[in-house]
Amino acid sequence: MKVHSSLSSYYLVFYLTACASSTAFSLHSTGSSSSSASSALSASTTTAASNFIWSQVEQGPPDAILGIAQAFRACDDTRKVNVCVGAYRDAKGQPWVLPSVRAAEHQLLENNDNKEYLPIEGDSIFVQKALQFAYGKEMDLDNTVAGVQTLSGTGACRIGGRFLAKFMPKDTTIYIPTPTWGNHWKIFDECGLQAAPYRYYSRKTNNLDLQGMLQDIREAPEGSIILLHACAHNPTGCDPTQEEWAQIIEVLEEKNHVAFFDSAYQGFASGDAEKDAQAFRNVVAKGTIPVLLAQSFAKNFGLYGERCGTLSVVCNDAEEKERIMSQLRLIIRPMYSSPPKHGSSIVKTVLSDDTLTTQYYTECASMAERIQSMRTKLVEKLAEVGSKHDWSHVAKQIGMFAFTGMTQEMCDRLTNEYAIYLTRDGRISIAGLNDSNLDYVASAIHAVTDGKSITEG
Ligand code: PLA
Repeated sequence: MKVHSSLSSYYLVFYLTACASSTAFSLHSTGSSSSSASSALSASTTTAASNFIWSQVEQGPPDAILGIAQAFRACDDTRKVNVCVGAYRDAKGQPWVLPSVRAAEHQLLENNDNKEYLPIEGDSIFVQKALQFAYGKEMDLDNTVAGVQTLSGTGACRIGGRFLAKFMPKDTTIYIPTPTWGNHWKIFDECGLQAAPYRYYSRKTNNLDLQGMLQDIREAPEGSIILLHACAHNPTGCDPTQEEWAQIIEVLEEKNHVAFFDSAYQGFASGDAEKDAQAFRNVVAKGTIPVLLAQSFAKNFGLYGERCGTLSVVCNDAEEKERIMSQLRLIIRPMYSSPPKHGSSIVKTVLSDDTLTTQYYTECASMAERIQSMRTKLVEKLAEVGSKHDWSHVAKQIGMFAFTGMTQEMCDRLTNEYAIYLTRDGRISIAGLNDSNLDYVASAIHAVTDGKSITEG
């Protein structure tokens, strides 16, 4: 059996990177020695100076998610399976470009769309269509929502975080669920926001810790920022029910907290984008809770590499909206000036055309259905291969991920002994499973969990 170490894979990546740069350096040096003496001298002086300056820079750790994706690419084991990054794969394990997205791209090409700069805040028609998708057709977007186009969901969190850091009182803390998408902590730290955790999920019960969540949100200082996953919570796949949301909304209102929604999976939870927006829309409908929304089209439109999303702030009136828009522009302009155009043009084209929109909704539902069916099959297969554990939490969870309850040690064994790449918190991207790798993954999970606990305490 081939033995792989996830950690040694990381180091392999860094080693290769280091080799690549030292090769570049030696080639460069050889090249300069064959040219004039003065250019050789200036090249070596430059190299020596930069070595001196950067010698203090430490090697950083690999990213908890994308670092593993990189290790997967470097692995040459033919059995390897990627269930790490939350990127949809079809039944054959291949990336899928939605046919509605392809049709929109054809339209853009036929219309001879130009490559001009977008305004700082992005394409206003895209923003309007995108916000309608999130807030619903009833919302008076023109007068009450300040929205800008962003570099996908990550960029939206970053712009929103920066806005909050600039305009909330200095000691305001953003409360983040435990666990959460790991990048949240880094993003808000970079924004200059103070962050603290709130309880969300119990590893003892493999279920929502509603009482812990309500208590932590209630005990947070009045006027704090509460980060909420709009649906398909990452990594747990565990969302509050509508009744539980009602209790959360009550506390948000009681404590005058700001609700910052991260919506990266609208449509992926239930297969119905309208249904998945319900909790968010209920908070907005209250009219008493300040709301921000970070929206991504990476997953639900399959536009991962196109970096397309929005950040919006619910305002009292059109005058307030204009003031906030001006501040969002001031944050964006020195950061990246204006957003890229292709992804937003695709989403705009799809959502501006009734036929393409209907087609899109069907395609989004088909992704959610395939994920859901793999989820059920995984649980069935685990029983079939002899697992005695209760995996019903995995069957109940929704969205892209299964939060299995496996420990870091079990995850490392899956990677090292079976070349199954997953995050070390026990999260599996269900979208990476298909009929060809299901038996293998289920048997490996059984092997590393057999006789051991998958719940804490
Ligand atoms: N918010 C949440 C909750 C996410 O899970 C992700 C992506 C994002 C925002 C950002 O997505 P975007 O910038 O691509 O729009 N999380 C992925 C990928 C799917 C990643 O880590 O970047 C994940 O595997 O968790």
